[in-house]
Amino acid sequence: MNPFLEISPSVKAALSNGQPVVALESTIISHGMPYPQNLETALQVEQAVRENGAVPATIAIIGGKLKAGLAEAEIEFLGKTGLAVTKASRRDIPFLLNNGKPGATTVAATMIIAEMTGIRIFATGGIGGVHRGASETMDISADLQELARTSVAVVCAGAKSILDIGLTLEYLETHGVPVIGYQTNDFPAFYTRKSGYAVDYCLNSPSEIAKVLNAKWLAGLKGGALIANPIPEVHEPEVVSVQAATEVAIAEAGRMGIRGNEITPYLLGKIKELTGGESLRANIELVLNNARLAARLAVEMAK
Ligand code: PSU
Ligand code: MN
Repeated sequence: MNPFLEISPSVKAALSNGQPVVALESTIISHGMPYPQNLETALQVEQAVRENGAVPATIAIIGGKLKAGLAEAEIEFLGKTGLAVTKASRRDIPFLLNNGKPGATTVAATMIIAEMTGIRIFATGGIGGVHRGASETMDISADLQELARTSVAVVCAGAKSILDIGLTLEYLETHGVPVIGYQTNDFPAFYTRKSGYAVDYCLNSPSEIAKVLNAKWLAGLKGGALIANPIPEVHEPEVVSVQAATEVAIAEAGRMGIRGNEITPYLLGKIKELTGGESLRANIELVLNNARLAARLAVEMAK
């Protein structure tokens, strides 16, 4: 048993009874959305997982422990403390285990802790990817390497156009990560249902996705899979305003010399400001939509 892993009672009970569990990340809470919407959304997402038949396991690092399943007070702490919580990816984990400071786990770190816990399905908003201009900056999210090595399926709404979506998909292909479109042939771009880039495979139901994931892992193929679930049409924001805001935000980040792991939260905040909150509303809806699909998929996997 991993001495750092602390599984909540409800998650532990579900796993030992073979019931479906869905992992949820916490960078989106502390760094991805402002308070109080971050807290409200985190609780609504857990509820959406429950309503669709699975047990939620929000993941974070607290008090020197890798926590799978948080109490409401812990989620509230992550939401209120916001940017003062360390954004924790794979490289940060050992430091937080030693210094006891809180960490909000990225997709990469959440996948690691989910796998340790025995959780195979994980819902988030958008994944990190290859940033635009990466041929110069080499800024490629650790999320992509994690998808290559860690056996957890991540349900997301695609990747934001703050990234180079074409290069992100190339990178995933190189590393053998299957990209599955849920009822779509077009890889979604987070706020928008289409990016113009094709997914590898389109599957139309949670049971078909579950069969493919089971085949992959039963055959001994390690590593993750990406399930791309487009934002519902009714919640898609006006495309032009989001695209314009994205371009302005990227230019501003460049001028201000923002680098490393601060870029993604900076761009998210700036786009929200420039779209008058429209991007935040869309963000909340797409995360809920992903939580519902992930729960239905976890139910199929548990059969
Ligand atoms: N993309 C989003 N919203 C997010 C993130 C990415 O649209 O909240 C967060 C996720 O936690 C993801 C992390 O794992 O940012 C990626 O950060 P970086 O690009 O520094 O690897
Ligand atoms: Mn980065």
